[in-house]
Amino acid sequence: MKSSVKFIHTADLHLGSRIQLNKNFDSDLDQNYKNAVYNSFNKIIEAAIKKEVNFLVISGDVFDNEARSVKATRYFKDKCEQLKEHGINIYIINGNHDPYRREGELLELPDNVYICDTEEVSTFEIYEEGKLIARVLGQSYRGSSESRKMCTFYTTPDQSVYNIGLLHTQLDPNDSNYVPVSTNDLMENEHIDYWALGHIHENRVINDHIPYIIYPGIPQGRDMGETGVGGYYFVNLEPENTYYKFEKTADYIFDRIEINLSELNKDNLSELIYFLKDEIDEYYNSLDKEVMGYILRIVLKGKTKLYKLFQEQEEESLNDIIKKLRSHYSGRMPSIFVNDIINRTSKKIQDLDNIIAKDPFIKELISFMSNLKENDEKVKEIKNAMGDIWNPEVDLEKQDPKEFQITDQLFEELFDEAKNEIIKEIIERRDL
Ligand SMILES: [Mn+2]
Repeated sequence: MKSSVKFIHTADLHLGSRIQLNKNFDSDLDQNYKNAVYNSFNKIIEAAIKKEVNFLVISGDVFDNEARSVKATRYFKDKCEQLKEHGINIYIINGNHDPYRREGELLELPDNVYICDTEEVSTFEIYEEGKLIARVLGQSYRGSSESRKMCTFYTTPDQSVYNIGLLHTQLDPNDSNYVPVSTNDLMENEHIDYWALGHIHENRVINDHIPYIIYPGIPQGRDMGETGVGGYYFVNLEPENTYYKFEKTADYIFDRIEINLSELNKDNLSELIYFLKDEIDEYYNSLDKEVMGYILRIVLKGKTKLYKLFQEQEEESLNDIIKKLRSHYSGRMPSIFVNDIINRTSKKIQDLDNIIAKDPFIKELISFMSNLKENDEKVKEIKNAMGDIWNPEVDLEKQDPKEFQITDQLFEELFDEAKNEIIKEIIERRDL
């Protein structure tokens, strides 16, 4: 019978980077934002000690930057030394953000840190009281992209113990930048019991039985592209009682809330701000109070009488609302910070239901557009026709803030906005 093995699986620490907000960091309070990425790693270290794990694995991107940051390296070294005092080893692969450095790391790391090789698969044997209890396998990135299909060479001498494979990958067989492998490739490798993946910054369980395939995600999200709760996986592999548990580490959570203005019948900013406060209060009451704070993107939707104001003075209006909301919600625990507001409202057309009922053309148009949205081929055509500024590749590493990623959600929003514009134009021009 295999020995049980208990470990923590984390990835994508991105030490040296920090939370990005739509404002300057100034007050003392902002120190918390600056430290959040480090804090999340500290929580992992504390958990490893408290849970008395056999070891810790980090599946790439310990550091945010190939050049490394001195502060980040010092922090990492100190934390590794803390684990050493408790007899806990750390096994690491280098990812695309922190590829292998020929010169070595900036600071000499303690001898409980094992970094996998770039040229072949490294295999580390884990012993507990003189007995082999597991193996950790991994291979590091040579540079900021990696086209080798590494998982093929993850082979072990036997299956007498649990074998854990570390891999930093996009898990896309057609992606040549971040290890082109498919879920099936991993499933078919009979040597590995647990695939400890890294690279995708969102926690995902791809396969929930042997071979387990799991992404822990980033321990602390840093911008609106990294919404959701950050954390790590605590894993216990045991013949009769295997379990894995996602544990939260993020001090701050980026979130996006949609607020529909259709119900708001007033057309002034004061009323809008009252309305938003009510909606945000309701959201706030539902939050996990153990988190230090929430950073929000508010998306305004629906048909509104404020449409004209937004058309004429969108930036000024939104800035005014943001300022009011920020001061209203300051000083709370957990904190709430309105990072930005996106306006996706459309014009309120009086009596639209009535117009649709009476007008077979508009009725037909609405049904045509709804069908169009459901047709994958047509959606693809529309996306192509949208032009180059829309980067169809959702490659997290190459995101340019001046380009737009067409996520399904954004496509849906733009599509609805276009539909509303067309209907509005037709109605106005016919003077219905
Ligand atoms: Mn990463």
